[in-house]
Amino acid sequence: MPARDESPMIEKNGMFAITGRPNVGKSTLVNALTGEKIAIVTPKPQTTRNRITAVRNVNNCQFVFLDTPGFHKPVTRLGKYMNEVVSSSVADVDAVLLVVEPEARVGKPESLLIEKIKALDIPAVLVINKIDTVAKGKVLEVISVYREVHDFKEYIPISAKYSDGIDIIFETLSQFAVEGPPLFPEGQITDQPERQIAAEIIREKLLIELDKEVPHGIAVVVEEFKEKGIVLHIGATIYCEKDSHKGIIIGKNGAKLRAVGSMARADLERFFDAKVFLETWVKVKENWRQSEVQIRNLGFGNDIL
Ligand SMILES: Nc1nc2c(ncn2[C@@H]2O[C@H](COP(=O)(O)OP(=O)(O)OP(=O)(O)O)[C@@H](O)[C@H]2O)c(=O)[nH]1
Ligand SMILES: [Mg+2]
Repeated sequence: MPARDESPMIEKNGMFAITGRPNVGKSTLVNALTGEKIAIVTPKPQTTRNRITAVRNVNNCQFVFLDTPGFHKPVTRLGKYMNEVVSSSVADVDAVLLVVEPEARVGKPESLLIEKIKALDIPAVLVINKIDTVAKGKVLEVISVYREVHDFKEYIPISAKYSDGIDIIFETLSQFAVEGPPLFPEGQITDQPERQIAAEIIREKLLIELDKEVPHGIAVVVEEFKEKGIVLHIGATIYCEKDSHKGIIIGKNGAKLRAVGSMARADLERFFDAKVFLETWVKVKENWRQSEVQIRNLGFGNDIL
């Protein structure tokens, strides 16, 4: 695990859930807040499936961020699980960040999240992301429509992609931190095991490379993660929902899978700072996203127990 150490004496800590509809840039924000690539990011909605903990020490305070799946109307059992992860994440934090698009309209996912925030009576901060894509005046419109539906503690316009506004988030959140020792040991930047990080990196490349319904039915399990001399051997199984999807993932003469493998390997080598030998297999698990048992077998479910 790469270490990041900038802590003198930690005397305060704060835990913050990062919530919002799919694709608003929650994971991009988590990565910008920590300065590390902890959560995968893609242009496709519903990229994040689990709660991902990210840690950053600033001065005497340890900030713990919980990246959550995009809150949406679920159509599969997996989708329902993802929403449950959101609900359980907001229940036990010092404050909630509601991340929204720079649109002057409160949509259904936002309304439902605001309802949860009110029910829990938890401090909430509105984060208006992607301000690099709109004119300045737009932000004021967004703030005014959200101000009408909830009394947010702050309204912070940012561009997570360009790390714009990140300092203001730290300044704002420090007021919600409480006195106490660090929750994570020095040097730990995430709670994800190395195998899961590797699986997520591979899934990110599959999501980027594949279209239509194929990427959403993909799960990646890393079965081998072993240092052999100076080379890190990673063996991963890519599960998909249909035989036809398997063909698409592998591609003509294996071209697609080779491309995914080489992109993933480059990122894995960067993250683990080692030479990587990557082997992948593609298998079909029909309709796994609708099966409670399969979802658990594929490693989901621990975040809401
Ligand atoms: N222009 C612009 N794009 C952004 C910004 N932040 C994120 N994005 C893009 O928005 C897309 C979604 O980003 P993610 O961070 O994966 O979004 P998410 O909210 O975690 O999505 P889910 O995990 O699916 O809920 C990606 O293509 C990002 O590059 C931003 O500040 N400006
Ligand atoms: Mg995400």
